[in-house]
Amino acid sequence: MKATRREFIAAVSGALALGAETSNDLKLWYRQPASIWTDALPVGNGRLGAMVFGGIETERLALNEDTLWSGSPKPWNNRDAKKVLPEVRRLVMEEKYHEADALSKKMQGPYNQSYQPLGNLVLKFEAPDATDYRRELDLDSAIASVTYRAGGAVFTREVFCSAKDRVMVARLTCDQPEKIQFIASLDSPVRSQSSGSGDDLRLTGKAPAHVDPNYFRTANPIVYDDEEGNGMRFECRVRAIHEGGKLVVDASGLSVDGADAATLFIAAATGYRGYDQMPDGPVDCRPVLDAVANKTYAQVRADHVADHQKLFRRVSIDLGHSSRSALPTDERLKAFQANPDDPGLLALYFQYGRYLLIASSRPGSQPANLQGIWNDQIRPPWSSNWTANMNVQMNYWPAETCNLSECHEPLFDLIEGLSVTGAETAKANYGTSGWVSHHNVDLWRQSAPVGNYGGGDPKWANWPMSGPWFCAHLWEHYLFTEDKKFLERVYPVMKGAAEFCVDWLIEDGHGKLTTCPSFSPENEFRAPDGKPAQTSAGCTMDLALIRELFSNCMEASRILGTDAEFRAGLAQKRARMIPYQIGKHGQFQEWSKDFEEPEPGHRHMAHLYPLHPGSEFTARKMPEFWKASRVSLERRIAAGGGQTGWSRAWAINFWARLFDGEKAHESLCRLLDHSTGPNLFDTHPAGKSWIFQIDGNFGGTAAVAEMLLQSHEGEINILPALPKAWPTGEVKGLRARGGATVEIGRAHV
Ligand code: FUC
Repeated sequence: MKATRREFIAAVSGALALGAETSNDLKLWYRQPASIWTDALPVGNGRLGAMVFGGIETERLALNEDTLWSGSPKPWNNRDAKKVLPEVRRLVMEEKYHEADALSKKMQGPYNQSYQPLGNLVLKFEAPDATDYRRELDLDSAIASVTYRAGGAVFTREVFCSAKDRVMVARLTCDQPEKIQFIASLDSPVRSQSSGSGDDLRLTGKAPAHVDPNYFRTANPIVYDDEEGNGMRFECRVRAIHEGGKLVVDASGLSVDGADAATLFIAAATGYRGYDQMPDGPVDCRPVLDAVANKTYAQVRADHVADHQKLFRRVSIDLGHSSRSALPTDERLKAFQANPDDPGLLALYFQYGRYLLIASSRPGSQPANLQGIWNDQIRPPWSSNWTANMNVQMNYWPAETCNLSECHEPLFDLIEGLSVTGAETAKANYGTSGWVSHHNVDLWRQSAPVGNYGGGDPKWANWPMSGPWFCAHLWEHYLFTEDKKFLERVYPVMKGAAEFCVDWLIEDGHGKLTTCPSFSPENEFRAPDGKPAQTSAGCTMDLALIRELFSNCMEASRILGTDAEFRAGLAQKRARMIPYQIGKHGQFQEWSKDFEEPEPGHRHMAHLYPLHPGSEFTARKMPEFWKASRVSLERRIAAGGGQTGWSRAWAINFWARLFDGEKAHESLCRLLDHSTGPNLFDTHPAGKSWIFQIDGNFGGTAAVAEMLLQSHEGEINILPALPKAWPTGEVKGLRARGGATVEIGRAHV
């Protein structure tokens, strides 16, 4: 692909019919309010978010602010790791895998911290019986709304989160005068007080000094008061503008009576001052509310819609007409589960992923975590952290291809922070240069293996390879944008990750280089005694990540005209690494030995990284490994793989890279009918129930893009995995590497 090619219009008339109708169906809608948190509808501006319940007698906006976390910067490195490292390596080389597992645990540090809920804004209404109820989220305007008829009047509520004005806004109107009446209050599951303060309703509190992740059962998981009095302070303020009627703000809440309309402006802030600073207070969000006070509701709304649409409208998609587009989304999803012939729902799901990224990840905000920015629990699943052995990376798979490059930026900030904390971890824990990060990252850029000094399974806690994976995102951003300034900025980060890998590679005893200890994220193999083990040497994912990172660093240093010697060193190391292998079933091998697998349908498929998200294996470049990857994938799926939403979403991406549109479509349907909640949130099994985890939404969105357009090997591949189920359609605005914007589906002369 020519580097200078800025605009590319692809014209095809074959597989997609001409002149297909553009779907206007960009709404999630319901005939009833949400009864539980996972039924509610998400709004967000990257930093501030809410789940909108849309109740008739009680409205609840479950609020979040993305820097409200437990804890503060604390030492987490473990100098003892260095002492046991040679012994772990010896045990692995002697195939004493169980002993190596036990000793690896001694390399762990403390727990990571947890993302916290901010609170709830609750509105109570005296509502007579309501009819004609409708609750919706319009992805195109990023406005959640509720309408119903009561006592002969039509009531409307709109809620959105403005990135431009940094506030959340709720507007209540009625088609008849003097009918707006409600009492608003603020509460929170986090220790806090609410009060009336001048014109504002105010909630102030302090997050716990420490919260154990919920996968550890401990006696005192939530510690509010540690010896140093640590904990993040926060404030949330609500200011009401009423049109007519009466407004009273006092200790019990904020009440509006007999108004024609009312607008609530909601601001929140914390004492967060950076990942390496102690959080500080007091926190005051009055200036944000004062700044917006000069604007009318109509102006704030118009600015918000324009700002959102600047990003959202870059891509439009039509996968074919659906007769079910008139159904409410929950009923439509149920109908899909019975019969998936509803391509419009897949298009809606795709756009919802783009909407969620815009709402949870904007320049200057924290990156989207396991739940984006939406969380109502003090101990959310897996701390609602940035799980870095796949989940947080998956969140950003759609960022470039789906034309939301700016939304990728919070991840780059996180990576830069980690390269600083991770340099200390590399030195303290392993005695290496460069920087290292492991599997769980929190607000404080925790870079060490997490596990309360021995409580974590090494297969996740000790995995030291998130740095190279993160760096792939830096490089991809460059490939899509060709922004040389950006490459200059991030090259030192990539180089630091590579320096760690150079030191981490060791001789395998046969003249080759390998990694040890090594883990294939969260999977286990059978040790010679037949029992499951975790710690070995040279897992395939390590090799893939290091090979890719070295290549990208070499290319980057060439582009920037720097570091020729370092480049040559990387080339030498890369050439000496142990090779990829094909195993006894014809599968692409996951470990450096062809171990048996205790769980052949395991949800992780880390070894297939070079197929996706990497691009080392293509049919043309590496046909044997490309084919063997297919065997691995088939075996995994046949044995029950893909049981979590994210695992299923990854499978779709693999099928797309294998150019198998039918299998990709089958898995995409499976994602919606097995791993999607009524508000189209991705789900993760939890015992007999399920929990929300956002990665599958983003992975699913990225997969649809991957089915329609790929751009490896210096060329643009149009419709590489188009299923028969999409005989007509159109997609505009997907991005290809080299800076191209692509339009598919209408012939251009
Ligand atoms: C990894 C996955 C789990 C879950 C968790 C947040 O540990 O294996 O399925 O997604 O991250």
